[in-house]
Amino acid sequence: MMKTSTFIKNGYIQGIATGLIVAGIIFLINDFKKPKDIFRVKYEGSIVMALNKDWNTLWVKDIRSEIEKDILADIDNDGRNEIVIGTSHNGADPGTIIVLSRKGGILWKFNTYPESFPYAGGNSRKFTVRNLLAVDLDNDGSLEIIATGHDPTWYASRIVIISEDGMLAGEYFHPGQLSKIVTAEMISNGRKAIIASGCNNDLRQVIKGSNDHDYYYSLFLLDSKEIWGQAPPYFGRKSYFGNKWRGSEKWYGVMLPQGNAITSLDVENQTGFLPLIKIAISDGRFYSLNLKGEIVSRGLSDSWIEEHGKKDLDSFFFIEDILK
Ligand SMILES: [Ca+2]
Ligand SMILES: [Ca+2]
Repeated sequence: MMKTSTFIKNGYIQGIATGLIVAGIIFLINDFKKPKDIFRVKYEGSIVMALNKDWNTLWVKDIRSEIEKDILADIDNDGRNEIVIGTSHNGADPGTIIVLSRKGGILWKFNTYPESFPYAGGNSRKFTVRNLLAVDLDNDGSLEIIATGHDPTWYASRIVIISEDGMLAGEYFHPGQLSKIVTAEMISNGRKAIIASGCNNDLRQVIKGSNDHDYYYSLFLLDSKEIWGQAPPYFGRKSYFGNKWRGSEKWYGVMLPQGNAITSLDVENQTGFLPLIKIAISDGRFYSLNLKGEIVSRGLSDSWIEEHGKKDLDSFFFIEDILK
């Protein structure tokens, strides 16, 4: 009886062991077959989840900072996606761009808040990342990151261009929050343009007849290879910018009358055709502009508001024409 019992017991244990080994092998085979490339990202609070194309979770990571934006892009140019995170002002790394590798390690971090702040008055000493794009700006085959950092309470914002290895390649300050950034091919010189729209809090101090309760909204263009300085009216400290005190904007447009906001900004990048900047204005107008900022077509939607200006008057003007 003892022998039989031991035999049965041993057989039972061997059975379990064999079963576990087989299950392990099946698991390893299935795991090996599971696509490892990141195809989707999910996040909640500070937790990032990387998913493959079958929606299987590849890994989960707590970056200890609230996530505001995320994109999937091949930043290190190895043919596989990394996750690029832009954080809010809450957490261990506020206003920071964090690049996570395919396996969930941190490739690099970049804080969008500058080492010193160029504007007088209040600031929160930290930013929130609002816009986040990955675009090959210099056509060398690897992606650069374009992001905007915004003060969560005060008005200033900063456009930063970050190289694939996490270094600052260009910056431009704006005295107001930037709502959207897009890029376009500049056919004439083979470079890319960065076009941004947003609110400018300082213009009412220089535009005659301004009231002090409405803001001016603006649209401007930068050459991605020549980015420096600050937007009009150039109230930032000269000691910060030096001889790059005036910004490198190719043109800077303002919506009139005061309070008229840009509600959407897009670019039509069509092969064989010149790109067009398309904007919609809160008064119901919409425009197509070329990359010189000239209006090439205009329209009026059903939501056009008569009180915001006469029907036959444009609402887009270059800043130098307004300040004449
Ligand atoms: Ca990669
Ligand atoms: Ca590049």
